[in-house]
Amino acid sequence: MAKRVGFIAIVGRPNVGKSTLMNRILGQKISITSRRPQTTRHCIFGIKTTERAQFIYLDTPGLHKEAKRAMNRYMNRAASQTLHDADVVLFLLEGDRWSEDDELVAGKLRQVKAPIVVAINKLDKLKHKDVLLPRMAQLQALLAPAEIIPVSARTGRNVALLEQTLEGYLPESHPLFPDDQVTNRSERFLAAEIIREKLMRNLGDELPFYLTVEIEHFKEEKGLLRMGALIWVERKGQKAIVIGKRGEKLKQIGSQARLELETLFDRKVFLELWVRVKEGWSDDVRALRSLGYGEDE
Ligand SMILES: Nc1nc2c(ncn2[C@@H]2O[C@H](COP(=O)(O)OP(=O)(O)OP(=O)(O)O)[C@@H](O)[C@H]2O)c(=O)[nH]1
Ligand SMILES: [Mg+2]
Repeated sequence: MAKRVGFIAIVGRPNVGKSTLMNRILGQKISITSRRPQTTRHCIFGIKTTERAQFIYLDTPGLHKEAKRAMNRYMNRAASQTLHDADVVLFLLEGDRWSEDDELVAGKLRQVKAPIVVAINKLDKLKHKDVLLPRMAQLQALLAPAEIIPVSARTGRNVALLEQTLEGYLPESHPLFPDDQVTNRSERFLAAEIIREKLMRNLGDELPFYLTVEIEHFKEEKGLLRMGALIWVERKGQKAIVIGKRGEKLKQIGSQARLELETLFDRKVFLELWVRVKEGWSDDVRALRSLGYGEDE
């Protein structure tokens, strides 16, 4: 049966709440989130099928101007590519902040043919609501978007209205995915991301930008999932920080990850983590590719 079916690219600068919003819409956690910018590194589909529609959301890495390393360029490229395939682009920003990175996103959107819906996120923490009207006027002048809707991904405020609005911009077609599929990503990918999220949330400063997670083994064994993951860092000193005094840090990260993996896979998980050093991997195109940051993503 034909429904409204299409791709919705969620774009915006790092940390505006793209992944939180997608998870809120899906009603489950598919994409990792953290207080730090540049949490999402890959495009991830979040698929929601209702009676009338199939929404294929694309959560993207935050677009950013300061792209010094090959990793940053990979992230920007991955996000930019979605703009051309989307049926509608959802531009996310914060009401009380407009930065160079927002400007960069707006610049890219001026060249996009698909309709643009703007969502002004984090409405719940906006102290002075009077910033909203001027912000909306600015966006109207800049992009002439189809709609502008203030929302809160955290509380869910106006999110149903946003979904309803987006539905109106999807073309009629046959569904592209089975009703119960929620993402295009493998279990291994989701597992690596959950481990990376725990690393991001437990390690301070810049360190999270210089690490990545690679699943070494992943196998089902008598109702148990056995997983081993390599945590790649760039320097010996970073390895020591990830491991922590007497291995405490790594143990804490491992146990947080295991709990969440058990919920996600609904099985007991046996998780082993190793920290390895690969110098300069995040600025090395070949190393990036071998660690899953490939051109064809
Ligand atoms: N108060 C409030 N915080 C929010 C809201 N949405 C997201 N956040 C917080 O903002 C931070 C960033 O959220 P993410 O969803 O990781 O942001 P993102 O846009 O995906 O970031 P990148 O992946 O780095 O581009 C997290 O600490 C979220 O909890 C919201 O509606 N209200
Ligand atoms: Mg994100």
